[in-house]
Order: sequence, then C-alpha cells, then structure tokens
Amino acid sequence: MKINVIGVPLHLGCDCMGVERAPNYLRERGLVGIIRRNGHRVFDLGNLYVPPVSEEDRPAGDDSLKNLDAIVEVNNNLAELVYDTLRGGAFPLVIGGDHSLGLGSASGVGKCYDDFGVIWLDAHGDLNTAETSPSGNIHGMPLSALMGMGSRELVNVYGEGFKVHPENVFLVGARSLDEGEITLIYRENLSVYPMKTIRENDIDAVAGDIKRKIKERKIRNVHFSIDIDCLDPAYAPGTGTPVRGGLTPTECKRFIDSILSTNLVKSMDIVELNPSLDIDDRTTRLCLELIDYVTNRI
Ligand SMILES: [Mn+2]
Repeated sequence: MKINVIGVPLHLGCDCMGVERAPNYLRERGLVGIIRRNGHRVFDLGNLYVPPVSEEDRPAGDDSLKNLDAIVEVNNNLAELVYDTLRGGAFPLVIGGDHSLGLGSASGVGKCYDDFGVIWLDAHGDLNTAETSPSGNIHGMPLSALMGMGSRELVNVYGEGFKVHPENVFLVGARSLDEGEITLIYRENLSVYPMKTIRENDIDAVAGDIKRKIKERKIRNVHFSIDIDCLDPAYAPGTGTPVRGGLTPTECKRFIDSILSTNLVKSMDIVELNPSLDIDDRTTRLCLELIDYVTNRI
C-alpha cells in the first residue's frame, strides 16, 4: 500500500509544550523505515506549518477557545492533505501533535466518503464545547465539533456543518469524562465503551460489538484516531494528560487487530506523544511498536 506520513507539530490545542516535537522525534527513531519494512511505499510529506501564537495574540479575558484561529488554520490544511491523500489512493498516517488535529483529519476523510465512521481510542471524551470545557483547550473538543456541536468556527472547519453522524462514532477507553461530555453522550446516545466496560467484558467483545454496529449501519470507511493516552501511564507516561487505569499494550494491539481485520480503516491518527514528558523513551518506543503493528496489518 502507499502510505503518506503527515506530521502535525501542534501543541496549541493542549497548551502544553513538548507534544509538537513528536513527529520529528519519531522520524529520528526510524518511523519511515519501520513502515517500509512492512512492504509499503512510504512518502513522508513532512510537517504542516503551525503559525506561532504569542500571548498578545490571545483575546483578552476569553480563554474558552485557546489559540482558535491557528488551530482552525492547521486543521483546514490537514483536512485538504488527508483528502488529497485518499483521493490519490494512499493511506494517510497522521502523526501528532495534540488531538485537536483529529478535527482536520476526520474532516478530510468525511469529504471523501459519506458512509464513514470514526473510532476514537482515548482516555478522554474529547467531546467538550467552549461552553462545557473546564480548560478551553481545543484538544478536548474535536469529536463534538465533528458531530456539529460547539463553536461554529470549529464545526465549519473544511466545510459547513457536521462531518460525521453521532451514530457512526465509537469512543473507546474513556475513563475521564467531564460533566458536559456525559450529558452529550446520553443526549446523542453515543456508542461509548469506557474502561469499566472493557474490564467487565474484555476488549475483544468491545471490538466485536463495534464491528457489528459498523455492519448494521453500513459504514464502509473508518477513520481510526488513536490517542496514546488510551494506554495506562505505566506503559505510556509520555503524554500530557495521563489517566490511570488504561489499556495494556497487548489489549490495545488486540483491539487494533480486530478493527483492522474489517479492512475498512482508511486513515489513522496517532497523537499526544510528548517526548519531553517521557521516561526513558518508553512511550516513543511503544508508539513505534504500534505503528509497526498497524502497518504490518494494512
Ligand atoms: Mn484525545
């Protein structure tokens, strides 16, 4: 397969430095070679430009959507690159950067396919809006924006209105949800598989349930967005908002394996690795291991 690697050195959505180093950090540790050894043609498209934002650029008194303009700009460009990549018959592998980039990548997929779904593997919901977010950090808002909820600027990235039907969204691994997110989950009847459910039913059963729903809903294309904080901090400490009680690497791989076996996954994000917060490159090595695992199966 042809795989386009797209780096997004974005930290503006989490307001914590270090995560923007991840794309180059992974490259310097063999990212492209690993994918190539799995038999793919790889094109490294480099890093998207992220405009610098200074303190003076921030609107005084309003911290409900931090760094909004720059994040919208980066996401528009990312969406176009993902769209072009899919149109060219290649697989976009988007390397973050913080998870606000999921808004752009999934929007690019949505322009290519109507019948698409999103699997979001994450310790958090990323379902906040400017109104419900306790921090104003946009990396906590991309999934709600993709479904058409929240501020217009985010909802209208790369085209007016919602990009994915709520019934085609699957949130897996959540264990830290804000009040507004829980309200949204019940209101929209979202398919959410929190860690509690995974512990009670096993990760394979969860993957099986998602695959059944994918079939039922006639979803033919899947965007798979992996936030590295889905993993337990014991294995992946190098991330900005770690939460205890996450997946083991083995469970994560079993889930990935099961979802990839559908052959419906057309694009992927791997986000929120922060090399500056890591311990002995543990999380970096795990990211490379997961990328090896994924590209061995697509
Ligand atoms: Mn996330």
